Amino acid sequence: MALMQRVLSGIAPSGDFTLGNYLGALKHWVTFQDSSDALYCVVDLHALTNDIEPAVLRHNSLDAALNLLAVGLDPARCTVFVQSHVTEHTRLTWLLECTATYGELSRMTQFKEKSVKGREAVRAGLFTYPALMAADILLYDTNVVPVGDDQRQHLELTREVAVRFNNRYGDTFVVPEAAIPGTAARVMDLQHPERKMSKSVTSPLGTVGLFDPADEITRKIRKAVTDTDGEVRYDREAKPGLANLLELLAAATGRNPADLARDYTRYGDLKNDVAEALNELLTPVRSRRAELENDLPYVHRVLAEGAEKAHTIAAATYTRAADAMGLLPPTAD
Ligand code: AQP
Repeated sequence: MALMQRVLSGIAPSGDFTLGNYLGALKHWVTFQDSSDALYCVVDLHALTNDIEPAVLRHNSLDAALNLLAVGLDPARCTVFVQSHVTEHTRLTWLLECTATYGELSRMTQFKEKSVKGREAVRAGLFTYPALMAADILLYDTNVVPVGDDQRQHLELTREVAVRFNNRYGDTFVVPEAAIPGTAARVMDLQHPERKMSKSVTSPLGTVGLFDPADEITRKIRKAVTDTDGEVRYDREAKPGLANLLELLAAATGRNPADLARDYTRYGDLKNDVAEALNELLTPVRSRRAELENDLPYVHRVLAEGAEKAHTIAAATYTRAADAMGLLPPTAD
């Protein structure tokens, strides 16, 4: 019998989860639990690439774990853990920083965008973050990484680093594939449809929080920026705001955005249906979250067991990589 594919993905506790996180990633993580040996982590070390209050990071990390369980990750069917609880993530990162090149890290669009206000002051970790992400993935012999479209370039780098390492030091890492959804792979800000909806960018009307109350979601969708020509059609280039709304409805209903466009003649009707579909999708997530808040010891237990399972896999891969590079093992046989 063929072994199940291994799936891994992570989310940074850098702010409140958004609809983009949910439709681009989390919703698919839930699906992968049934067909794969799946591991999902709260990547708290990634949140340190920007300045964040220690108390906020601690709070967000537990909050993120609650959210992951609330969206439907089931510890009986997947492994949920916090990245910093498995020390091999940072240990392998160094080996990969010594495999990746300065040139390729410099070409990462996310670094360029996030350091636009000046390279001198940004944290070095923001620059080397893709090596940490590569370590997150490669530690688990991952076959498939479900992510949103914004992570495409980092995934490609992970693949290149894995191949280079394997060529230089012998077959060590599984080379992973990205799984990027066909619809809503890049949910855009409702007020600025030219940029992605993001949890760490302040855009109160443009960002839909995963746990926004229903009337708040409806209000934001009604106020979403569209255009003035009044024609409902799916065209990401010419009509980015409208295309975003059609993609939201498509992702929530399992339909195709271009087909959906043919059902509407008025923007207002489309917006009402988008709001209704999103609220239907998110109501169960909100109620599961409320239940979990009353059982924090359970959440801590899930994380402790998850870290133990993850560590068993990660330790073996780290040792293989360290050995391959020629690091002297701590104990001689
Ligand atoms: N707008 C989005 N549309 C679709 N997918 C998205 N993702 C993020 N934003 C969108 C996907 O969510 C997963 C977790 O994201 P992350 O925590 O790794 O952070 P990120 O990709 O850098 O996204 P954020 O939410 O904008 O976080 P900050 O503000 O910290 O940079 C990933 O699979 C991502 O693709």
